[in-house]
Amino acid sequence: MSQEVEKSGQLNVTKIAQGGRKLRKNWCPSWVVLAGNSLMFYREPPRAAPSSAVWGPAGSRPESSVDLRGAALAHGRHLSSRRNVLHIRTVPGHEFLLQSDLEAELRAWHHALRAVIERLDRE
Ligand code: I3S
Repeated sequence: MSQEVEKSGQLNVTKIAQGGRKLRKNWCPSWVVLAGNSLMFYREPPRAAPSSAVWGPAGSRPESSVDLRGAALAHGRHLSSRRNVLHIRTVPGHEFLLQSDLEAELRAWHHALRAVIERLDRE
């Protein structure tokens, strides 16, 4: 893949809807990569130097991946008792919550995701 990585890092993630159908929460730590028009979720962070392994563990595929084209991004505080929560809803109706105990980190994810979604809206 040649798409530039906008951001990657460790977050707590739970999917809350699949195709518009509500799911039971299951918070899990995940290595999250934002690149191109996709947000990808890996079970584990990369083991090699971050610069050479931004896509996740060598040779691995993401556990799941969503297309951010047309996605809606919002604070998720009304959807969780956890602090620093973001809510993403994709066009096909898949919904995720992203959470970090580090407020600055979650804010950086918010800015990066908003920039990518706005760029995709203009394309
Ligand atoms: O939005 P909810 O349903 O209050 O979310 C909590 C529950 O999903 C809970 O699971 P069980 O209902 O299976 O026990 C989770 O353990 C909690 O983490 C969920 O709430 P938070 O506020 O952490 O998103």
